Amino acid sequence: MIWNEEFETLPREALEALQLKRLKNLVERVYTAVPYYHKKMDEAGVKPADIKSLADLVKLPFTTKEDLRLNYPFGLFAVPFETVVRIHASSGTTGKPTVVGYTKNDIESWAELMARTLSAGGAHKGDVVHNAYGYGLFTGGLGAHYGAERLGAAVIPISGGNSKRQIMIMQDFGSTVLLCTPSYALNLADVMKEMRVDPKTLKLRVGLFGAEPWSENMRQEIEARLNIMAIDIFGLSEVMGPGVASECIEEKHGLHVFEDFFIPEIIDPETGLPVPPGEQGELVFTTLTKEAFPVIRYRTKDISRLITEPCSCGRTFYRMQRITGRTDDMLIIRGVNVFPSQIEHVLMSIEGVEPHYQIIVDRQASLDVMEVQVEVSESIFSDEIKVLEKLGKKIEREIKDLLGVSCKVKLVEPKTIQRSEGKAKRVIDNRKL
Ligand code: DLL
Repeated sequence: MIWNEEFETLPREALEALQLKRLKNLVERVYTAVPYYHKKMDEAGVKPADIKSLADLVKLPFTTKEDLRLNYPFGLFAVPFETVVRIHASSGTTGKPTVVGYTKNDIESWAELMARTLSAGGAHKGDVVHNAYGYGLFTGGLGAHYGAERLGAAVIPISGGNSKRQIMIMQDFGSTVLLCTPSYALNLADVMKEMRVDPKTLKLRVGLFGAEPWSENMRQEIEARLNIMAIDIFGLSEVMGPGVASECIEEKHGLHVFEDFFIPEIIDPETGLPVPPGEQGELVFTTLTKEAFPVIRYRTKDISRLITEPCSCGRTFYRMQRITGRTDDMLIIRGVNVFPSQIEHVLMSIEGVEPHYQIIVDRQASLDVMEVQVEVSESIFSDEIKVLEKLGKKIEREIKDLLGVSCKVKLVEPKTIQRSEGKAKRVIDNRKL
């Protein structure tokens, strides 16, 4: 069902007029309120008054994760801090997280966007929404939570982990809608099997999965093993959190971008220029309504393409193809964004560790596992086993503390990790999605 007929089915012309009005307002706001954007726009030789049509968007400079890092933690907030009511964060490329803020109105918009998302996936008032996205600094849990309440559903804020208990709650509370990462959905299916729970005896009807890449094959597997319909939902903290784009249950082909809130662009990651319509490239978003943390032309590093053909569901919003990759080396391990540079950051702070390492990712029984192999100095390697074990545990602990995700550390002899002639191959990802 379409949650907001008025906006989700706007004729393109009216939609574009609304976008332009909001874009002008946005540019004016950030130019006035955020010194960093002011300076960047001055350097690019563009003033708010230069934005006369949507085509002028390309005159504005991009925003990147690096800009966020330089302004850590609150430097890009565009409102007085007293009006910020929520702060979330996701992984940065080094030791510091990427921080985002929301005003009361932003939280309202987010609830609306997630209500649309849930509704597009076939959820409705009266549903029992089993929200297994993580609650906390991650945007998944609370973002989906407010949307489900807005929808009029009963939310179970179960968060991630403790799968047996999750399944017991599903049985006892009659969960009808499942929200979690696609890999966790498969993990739940494994645990159900172990517990000899037949998914057909549950009331689950649909699942809205996102926060990490998955494939059509994974969709089919989840649908078959959990006996539900599986929907792809997309978002990122810097732009809002979940609720940026979502599939409709009618087509399950491409994710409608909520274009009255966000303008999507696809650019060539090398040149920064727009690609011809329909071609693949890097997704870029401009937020049209956000107050506390607006972004202009934020480079997601996610690869997709835009589908402009009308959709049978009646929504007029363009669709983005499911994410097919990234332009950088970010990994998503059990829903947590991990940059090899963060692991390097930990390794380099530890005595006796050499700057040669490799990260090996696998999926075992539907769970992501990460092993970090790292060379240690000659003297350490010839030490007692106990010393090595202690060092390995220390690295594991520090990685867990910084990234929030556990891994196994394997210390190896000097010169065992293959040296490369060009770019070092830091990551071996054996997961088959
Ligand atoms: O993952 C927000 C979210 C929560 C989306 C719950 C959907 C459901 P971040 O932690 O900032 O935010 O990570 C954003 O995750 O740039 C993509 O690389 C990846 N990602 C998110 N959704 C999908 C998806 C949340 N459906 C980063 N398919 C993004 C593929 C996805 N990748």
